[in-house]
Amino acid sequence: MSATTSPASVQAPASAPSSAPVSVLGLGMMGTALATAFLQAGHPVTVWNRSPAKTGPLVAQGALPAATPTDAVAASPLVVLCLLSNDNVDELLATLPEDLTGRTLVNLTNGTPEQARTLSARAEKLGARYLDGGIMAVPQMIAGPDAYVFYSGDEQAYETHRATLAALGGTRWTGTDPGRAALYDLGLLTGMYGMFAGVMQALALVRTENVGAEEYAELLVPWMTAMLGGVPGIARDIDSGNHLTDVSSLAVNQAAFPNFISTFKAQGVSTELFEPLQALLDRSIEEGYGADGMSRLVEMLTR
Ligand code: FVH
Repeated sequence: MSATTSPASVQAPASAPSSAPVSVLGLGMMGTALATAFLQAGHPVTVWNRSPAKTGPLVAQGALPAATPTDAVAASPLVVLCLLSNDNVDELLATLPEDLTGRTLVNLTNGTPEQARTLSARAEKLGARYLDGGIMAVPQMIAGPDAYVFYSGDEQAYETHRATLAALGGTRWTGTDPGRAALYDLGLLTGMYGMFAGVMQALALVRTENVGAEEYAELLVPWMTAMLGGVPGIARDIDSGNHLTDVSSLAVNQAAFPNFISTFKAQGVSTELFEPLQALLDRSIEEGYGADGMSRLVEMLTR
């Protein structure tokens, strides 16, 4: 199957020998989980970390320690990077030899689409192939059934190494623009942070009257799950441009919102997470969108 036929769809791993060597640079919580998964899938794994002590547990499982990033990159055609930030990746690339022909760099560090494009161009100049990735999992999920990684960049490199990368979880191709995986990654994380912001605010609110967080979570989770059921409808309205609603208008939401803000204030809960939402709802009314649904906010946010 061509990787371009179905952007971001799950792809079954092609069969490949698990003897393909992999180097993992960066052994924080995530990098350690990635290296462990490759080892458990049978790959020869070379590891490097800025603080060498972190290689210990992996070496005990059979990984080979590299003294320098250059040694780690020399050890395997497939090189996985998972550092704290892309500034760190940038610094690390500067220490590598100028000819990386035959290497594929897979950067799974969280970053921006623009950073991914810059790093891709830089890797290309060094003669390496570049894939950017967004990991949709916490370390404990790696190699499990719910973990997957978005990839973008050099499609041939992706096809060559997809079976090896499948040791980490599902592989989802997002396109040849190196920035696309970071865009998808940041999009999903945006949804997650928005969700957690609401959860934190709700638990802070009920806590002011001694309602236990665990007790209230039993109400919160099914409620939020039910509300998420409305997302496909909102998405349909965004794509069609038909924002009129018979569910819950912006006028109704805007009229109710001061109740939240004033209750937070009265109960001594910070309003800093929710005041921007009030401002956006107020603007939607000022601009004449009172009869529209939530989908209109997306259109407002992007102009
Ligand atoms: N942990 C998670 O749940 C998320 C899941 C989604 C993906 N993120 C991203 O993965 C990147 C690494 O995250 P992490 O959880 O492994 O982070 P740490 O445990 O803090 O490890 C950071 C590693 O980066 C190394 N490092 C930091 N600065 C430098 C530098 N200047 N040069 C070289 N390496 C550097 C650090 O080395 P050390 O402190 O052990 O010496 C760790 O190996 C990240 O982008 C997440 O957003 C994780």
